[in-house]
Amino acid sequence: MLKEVNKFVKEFLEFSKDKPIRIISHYDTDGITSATILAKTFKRLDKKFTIRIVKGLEEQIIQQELKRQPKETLIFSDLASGSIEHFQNLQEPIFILDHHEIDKTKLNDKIKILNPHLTTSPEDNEATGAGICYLFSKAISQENQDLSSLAIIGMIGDRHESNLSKINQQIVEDAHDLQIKKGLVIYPATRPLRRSLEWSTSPYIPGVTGNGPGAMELLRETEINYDKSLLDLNEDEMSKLITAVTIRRAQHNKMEDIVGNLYLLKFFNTKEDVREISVLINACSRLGHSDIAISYCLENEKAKVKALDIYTQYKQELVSGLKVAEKMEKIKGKGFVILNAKDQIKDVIVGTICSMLSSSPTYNEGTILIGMAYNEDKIKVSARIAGQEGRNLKEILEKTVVAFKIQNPEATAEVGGHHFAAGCLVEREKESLFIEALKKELEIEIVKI
Ligand SMILES: [Mn+2]
Repeated sequence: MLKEVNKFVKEFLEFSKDKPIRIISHYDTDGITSATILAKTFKRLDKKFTIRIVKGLEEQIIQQELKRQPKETLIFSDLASGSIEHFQNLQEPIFILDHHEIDKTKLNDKIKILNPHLTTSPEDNEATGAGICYLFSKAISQENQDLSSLAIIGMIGDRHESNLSKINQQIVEDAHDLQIKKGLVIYPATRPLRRSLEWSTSPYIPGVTGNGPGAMELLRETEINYDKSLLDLNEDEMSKLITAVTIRRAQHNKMEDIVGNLYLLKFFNTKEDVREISVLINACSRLGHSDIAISYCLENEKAKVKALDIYTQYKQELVSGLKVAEKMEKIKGKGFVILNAKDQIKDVIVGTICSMLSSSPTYNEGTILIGMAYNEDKIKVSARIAGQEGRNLKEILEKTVVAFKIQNPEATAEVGGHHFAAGCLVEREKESLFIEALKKELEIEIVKI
């Protein structure tokens, strides 16, 4: 992939020589760390730049951004691969650093893009948006190797850590501050276990998650001091803890790994759990404070105080959202559940709620969870799968949208995501029609198997 990276860098630097740069990035942790890597890189080159963080790359946003040409150079990170059809009549080149699936047939020579899917060995080159931005940055200057920490945060944000590709391994090697410890994958590994066990939603621990006394009881059983953190544990204690958690999860036939690598990085000069940093960035951004998320990534002290406040608020929203989701009446079918939360859960967290529920023991491996929540005049639809195997969610949503549009030609709906997590936005007035199309599609998929 190095050859492709170098070519991209050369073209980018040449084209942006006398122009300010416009960074357009995705609003999740991977997108925020991508934008921060680019910002730091351009700052070190003494280049002028601005950043725009977006939830999704809708056509209207693309049109607005293209108007900045030819005065500015546009670079998209952690998005745009799914929007190639909107870049068909470009006057000027655009630059894309992304890792999402892409329709190769729609590429043209004005689209300059780095994407693992376009290389000869997509598996070896598998990386996150931040990983690709890091490769770009390091090819500009070896001195940018310190930005590997941000790439690691992006990697954890997009959950690429359980099976490291070659590129991800390289990034891990580049991050000198990084400490890796094998253990129970709950977070934060840096704080007292009684707390991190109680707040552990992924993995979900029956009788312990959301249950303070339950967490204490588990620790009593293992004879581990309540105030010890995961990092403090010796091998013997760690294995006792893993056994105790495994037993509590045993009655539910879930094969999800609870043991893995814990990642710790120096951030603001303190050792922090990367999973927690990642969730915090995500929380800030999803609640509408992507500026604070970026300043936090730039290790700005004032931003840290604000970010921590928002994080606390976010955790509370999640806990109440989970309660609403659990009590809510659901549309249940064979192998799928639809939670239509309407305005009872914020659209920005409905996907996270579905992810949490998908790791709870309530749902069998392979069950598809679809969450729906209002977003002004639209409905945000999020699909997740329980366990680690199952059908392609992006495909299911795409097929649903195609079927839905046949009957509602005037409807607009765009699907994003990948195999295990996908989403789309549909018009609120088409709510019941969309649910019907979705149910049909989910049922068809069952018959096929
Ligand atoms: Mn990403």
